[in-house]
Amino acid sequence: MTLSREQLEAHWMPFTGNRQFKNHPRMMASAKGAYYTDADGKKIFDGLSGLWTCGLGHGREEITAAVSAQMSSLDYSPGFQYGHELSFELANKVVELTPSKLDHVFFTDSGSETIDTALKMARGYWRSKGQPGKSKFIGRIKGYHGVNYGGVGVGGIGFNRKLFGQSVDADHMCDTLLDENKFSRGMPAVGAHLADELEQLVQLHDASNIAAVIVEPLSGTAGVLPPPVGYLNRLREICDKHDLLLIFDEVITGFGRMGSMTGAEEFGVTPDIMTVAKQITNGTIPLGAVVVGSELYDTFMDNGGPDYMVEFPHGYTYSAHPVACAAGIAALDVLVDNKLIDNVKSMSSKFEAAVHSLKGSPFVTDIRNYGLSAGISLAHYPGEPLRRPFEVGLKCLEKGFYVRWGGDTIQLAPPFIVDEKQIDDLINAVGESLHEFT
Ligand code: PXG
Ligand code: PLP
Repeated sequence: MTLSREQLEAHWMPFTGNRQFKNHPRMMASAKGAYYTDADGKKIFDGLSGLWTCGLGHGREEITAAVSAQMSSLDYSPGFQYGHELSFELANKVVELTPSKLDHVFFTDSGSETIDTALKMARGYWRSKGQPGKSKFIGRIKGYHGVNYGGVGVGGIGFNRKLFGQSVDADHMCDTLLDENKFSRGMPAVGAHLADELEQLVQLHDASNIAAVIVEPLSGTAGVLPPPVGYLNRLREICDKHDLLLIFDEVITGFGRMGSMTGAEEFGVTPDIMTVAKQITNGTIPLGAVVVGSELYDTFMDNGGPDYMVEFPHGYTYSAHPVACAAGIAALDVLVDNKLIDNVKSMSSKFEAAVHSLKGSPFVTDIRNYGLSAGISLAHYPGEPLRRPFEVGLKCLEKGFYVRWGGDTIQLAPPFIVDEKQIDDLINAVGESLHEFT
């Protein structure tokens, strides 16, 4: 590495132990396919597809070419009051690939912006319909909805909230982890009844005060929590019964990871609002999107006043950035044209068997999986739940495998292009790392 310790101080790194990192830097230098090369020239398998972003593998020529051409032709275009054709093309593609009820797309630049946009849409929708009291949100314990103020408010990870105090008005359902479901493969059998807690929260707060319910179809950051069989259907029923909007945060599950185009498709439940990001450009250029149905869109249009007026006073300088849209179109074309979701489907049973072979390894208290994602919970050091996953992650890195540590879990999400040998090697690296503790 060419940088001095002193030169590492200026950048305050996100979601990183800055003090530890700067004393022991982990620098990536390049990436191709399923591998990074670090600053020392070591090859590292990408066991989390970046940060759940790069399912197609790194260095996809089609995306590079599209981005490069776009930079040369239209590098920026004002997103407010002017348009360019790529954003409409990408919006149509997103509509085609998401459930048929969802047919309008609002672009943002990240997952976090997408969530806050969705929350504002939900509140604006009810105000436009003359029900301004419907402003509270219901999230879920362990939910991750990004780091902007609304997303943190509906999120259910205490560590991400406690420094910042209250934001939006939100209550939370319990998470879906149950002891009897430990080591379940795929969707846990038990737990649909947990959705009934929403009914209790509606009794408590009254539907006239609730705007929307927001959940990840599969909780990713919390350590990969697939929905129990029937759970999402039950949430949908309760939302319908009480006229609550249902938001699926598909920032991780959108565009292939589950073995279908979306979690909604895979789990057979359609939300009113869907948020996507990450995989939409294969992580190459920041881009997110909120996808909504006509009823919601039309409500804003119908209440927008004269047609020169802005119907939704919201948008980002970089909303529908032409280079991001070019990346999105190319990435979705690669996903579809190469039938990579078929590979997710066919590899997911191999992946499931491999990851569950870690049952019985030291410290492993639970394993969960769905599609090409898995979470492995580890026994805590007394009073230090976050330490062992961190140590396991570093041991994996020494062996040439990047895995994610977060909370008391190790998370795995290999690229959609993964093969059987790479899966075996990844799981062996995790297993060996667990056995190395004395
Ligand atoms: N919603 C969900 C469901 C997410 O997973 C966000 C919103 C926020 O997206 P942005 O683009 O603002 O980061 C996310 C992001 C991990 C990990 O290791 C997960 C995320 C980000 C970084 C790491 O689980 N999820
Ligand atoms: N702050 C200031 C002073 C601004 O002018 C703007 C945008 O014009 C923003 C924040 C928001 O930036 P963005 O649109 O990139 O989210």
